[in-house]
Amino acid sequence: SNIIMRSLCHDLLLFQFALQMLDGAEPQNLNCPTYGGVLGTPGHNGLPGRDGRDGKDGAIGPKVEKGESGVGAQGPPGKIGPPGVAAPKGDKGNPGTPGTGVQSALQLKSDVKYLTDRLTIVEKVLGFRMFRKVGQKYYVSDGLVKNFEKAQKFCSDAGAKIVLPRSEDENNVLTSMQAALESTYVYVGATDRKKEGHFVDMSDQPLIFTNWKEKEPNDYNGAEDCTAIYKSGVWNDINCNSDWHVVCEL
Ligand code: FUC
Ligand code: CA
Ligand code: CA
Repeated sequence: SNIIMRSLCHDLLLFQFALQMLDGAEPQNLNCPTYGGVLGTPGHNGLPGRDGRDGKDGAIGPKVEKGESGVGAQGPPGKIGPPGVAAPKGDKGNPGTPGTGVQSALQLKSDVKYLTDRLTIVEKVLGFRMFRKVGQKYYVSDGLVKNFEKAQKFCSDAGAKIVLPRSEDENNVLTSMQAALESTYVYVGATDRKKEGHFVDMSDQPLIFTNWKEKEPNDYNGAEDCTAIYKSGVWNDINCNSDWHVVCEL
């Protein structure tokens, strides 16, 4: 309908112009709406829109500016990238909202027991000159030397046990303490006093980890029923009456 309106207007204008000529009057500047060009379309998915086309000159009116270029819309998202390296484990979450009644009272009681038990251990640890944490255990020492019997008593008097590594990790931590103590041997809680050649822990339980030096235990001179760890971390059966450094575990 715009096109029809425009062409009607041009006809009318031509007619008016002819009348003015006949009248001998000054021709007036009369305008019809002009074709204003087509505005560029917006682009899709990152492609620029098409340029607008130039407008045609109006019959009399001024030339209209070229339509603006369309602006491309944002392109589609890129492909999913390769998986990243796993993030380190986060901190423990906040405690949940407290429950109600008997269940939460029991939970609270068991939490308090766990914490007081741990605190009791930590306070014992603080009584020693030297300590190391390994897993849930603490290895402690005052840097004293004693025979095996007295070493055992020293530890139990402190509410602890004579040290016995149960894993390579624990063995490594004990070895590092030994370096700090600058000691040749540290006693460990394993003996074959009950049955020669059959080493057990202080509760007569089989050993779940051992680190015997090559050709040990050898019951040298038929008089070696206790165990000690060398600076290198390997174990040797030795005489129980010699004085060596004492390390306890908590
Ligand atoms: C090796 C060890 C003994 C002792 C002796 C001097 O035979 O097995 O325990 O240390 O050397
Ligand atoms: Ca022996
Ligand atoms: Ca030996």
